[in-house]
Amino acid sequence: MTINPGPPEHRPHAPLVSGTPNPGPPVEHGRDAKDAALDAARAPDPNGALTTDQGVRVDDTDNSLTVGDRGPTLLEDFQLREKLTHFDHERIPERVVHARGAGAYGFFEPYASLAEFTCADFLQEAGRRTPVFVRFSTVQGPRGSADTVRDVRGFATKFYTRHGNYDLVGNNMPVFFIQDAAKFPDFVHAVKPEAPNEIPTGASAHDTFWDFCSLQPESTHMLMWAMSDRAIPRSYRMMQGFGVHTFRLVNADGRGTFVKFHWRPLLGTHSQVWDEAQLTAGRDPDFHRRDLWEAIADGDFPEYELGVQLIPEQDEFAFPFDLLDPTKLVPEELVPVRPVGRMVLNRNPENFFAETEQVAFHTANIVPGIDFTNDPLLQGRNFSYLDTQLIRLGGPNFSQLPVNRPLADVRVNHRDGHGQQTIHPGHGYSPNSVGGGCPFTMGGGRLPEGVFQHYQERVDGRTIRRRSPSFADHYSQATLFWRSMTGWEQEHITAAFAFELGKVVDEEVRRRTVGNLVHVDPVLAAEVARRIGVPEPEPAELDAPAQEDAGAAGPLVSPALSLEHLRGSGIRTRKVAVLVGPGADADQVRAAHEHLGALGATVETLAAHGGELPARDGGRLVVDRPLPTTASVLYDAVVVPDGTGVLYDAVIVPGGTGPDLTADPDAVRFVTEALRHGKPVAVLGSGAGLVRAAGAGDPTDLAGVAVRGPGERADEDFWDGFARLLERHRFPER
Ligand code: HDE
Repeated sequence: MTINPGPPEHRPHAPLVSGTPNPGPPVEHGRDAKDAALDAARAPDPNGALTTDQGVRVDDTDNSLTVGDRGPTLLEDFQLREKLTHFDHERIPERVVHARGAGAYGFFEPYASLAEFTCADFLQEAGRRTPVFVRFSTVQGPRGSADTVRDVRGFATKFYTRHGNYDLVGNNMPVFFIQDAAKFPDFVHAVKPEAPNEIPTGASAHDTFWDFCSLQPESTHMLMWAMSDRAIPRSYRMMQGFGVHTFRLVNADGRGTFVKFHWRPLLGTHSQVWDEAQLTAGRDPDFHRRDLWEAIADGDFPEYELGVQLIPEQDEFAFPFDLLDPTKLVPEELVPVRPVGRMVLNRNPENFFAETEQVAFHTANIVPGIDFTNDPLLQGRNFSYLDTQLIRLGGPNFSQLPVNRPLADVRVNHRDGHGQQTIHPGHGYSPNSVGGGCPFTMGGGRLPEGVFQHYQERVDGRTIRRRSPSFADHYSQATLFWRSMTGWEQEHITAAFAFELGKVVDEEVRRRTVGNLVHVDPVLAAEVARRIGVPEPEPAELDAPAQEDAGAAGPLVSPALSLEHLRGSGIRTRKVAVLVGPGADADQVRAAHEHLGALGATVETLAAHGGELPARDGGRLVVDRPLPTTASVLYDAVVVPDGTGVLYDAVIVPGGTGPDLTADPDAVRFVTEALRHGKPVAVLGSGAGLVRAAGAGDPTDLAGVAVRGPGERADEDFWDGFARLLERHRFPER
């Protein structure tokens, strides 16, 4: 029997009334206006008596109402029926794409006013904060799929501005697979698990995806990105975001400027390597979700800089590609990215379903000061996102859900519908006289601040159904991307093509893909062909130059595209494992924690078992995690202190009570994987034995490995040097 802890707190739910006063501008610190708005929607304090949906207190929620001890259950058990019925209806359709994700609240603040280019409220005043909700996602896999699959990542931001909600629904890659929304269902059917058996989950390495792409060469540029390490980010906190389409900023005078949006993570842009990503999917399928959640919970708030590429209207045709073509980026060498503000994610949601699952993004949620262009992919999206929420969230009132509700006043003439929560005063039509003409519109003449009006673009043309000839070049920017990569990035891309196509059964599809790659780079095509076992392209094809049409001009190389140039600075929030066995040098373990911890890294001591271990100096080492419960792929770097490995054939572990770490397969595998994945490793004294046991030879020969010989002091310089290795993140050339 449940003990009744006393009367529930009296906290009446005020119904939402349309046109309730605006909670006002968000405050500068502490809880902001969105928090206050969410408070209003929160259920009463759970520390009270359990009730039914009707508020009737329940005396027992564990047993059905039956006739006698062993008799039938009674239909009159309304508590049981309510409990089961609600449970039976708990699931809603998952998103058709981007089903798996993680979200967080935060704020955006501009560095300076952008009023010269836009009247968008959230870009007007340096330092004025606008609350945001961001959802990151993978695209292909279902809700329960692993985080670290090779895939595009969604990066969707909802700005709760004073002039209404603005959604910037972007990805972590600046281009897309297709040019026209009409191809989207085809593309998604091809990349999703195959229809007969729903295989594979969270992977594009299967026939239908490559069949589609090989027949749709406009996908080639995006394929280069998807086969690069961008598709296996280290963290949602360490990836870029892009608006993809060219949008338009509009200022108070109605002047338009084309704009490309960029998010740049302060921690640098970092990726896993493929083998690591695959292992992580098994070790921690929630790797990215957990990483985001824990960083915010620990106060390490992820931060991104918003940047814009601004292109004056008169330069619309100044580029060797069409600005409306979403398979093209604007090289930063042609138009630099101008930093305009920063976004900080500082609060985890309280309820995954209510917030992260029910958040409804929509590309057409724009505000005064921002407008669309005629990019045919964007135009289709502007239909699709609203449409999808109707089925996913069960009707037209989803913008009343707490996470979707604007902070701006909402006064509409919409009425009724499933899930209506607002008690609308008035009659819901316009024009009216009985309501004094309210709510009224603000049209006519020069509009006051905060009223939306479309950019007055002049459009003239015939109704046709055909792809613009200006979209015809599918290879130049794929080549640009390829040429902008470093040697190790090119090798990773080649290996990714070989892996994915190696899984494709249909040889014709494999050949066709290689045939497309010839136009990107003949050497890439030949190498992929060799690895997947299809005939190498004919010499004639190998000579085929990248498309020599208008699109072929532009920079030959864009350094801004390479991960090599996006590292960021510092080692904040990097995870460092210190592997210890009995007899490890406690001073070194302490120094690793102190020095790296002071620079913002998270340092953990791992050993064969939990609890404590004897240290060399006779003291005790506290173990943070037992090795069998964790893995190298969950860390960014490894430290192996002295006293933990064998340097010589015979070794006495001072103070030791057990075998050294070279005899522990978990420890050897840990270091083997760290080395294989290019991670920084520090070995001190006999710790070097673990690198040898991992089959990597002499640690002093390895890039990214910091070594201190036996008896050498590991001073501050040593740890600073190791931190610099960690700052670089990876040594893929190893
Ligand atoms: Fe989406 N996309 N998309 N998409 N998309 C959805 O909306 C769609 C495209 C993106 O965290 C859906 O609410 C069409 C490009 C993100 O909730 C759906 C087309 C880009 C998210 C939909 C595209 C994106 C979605 C599924 C081609 C990058 C997750 C559920 C015309 C700029 C948002 C939903 C979240 C989600 C349609 C192409 C990004 C079905 C028709 C290009 C980040 O409406």
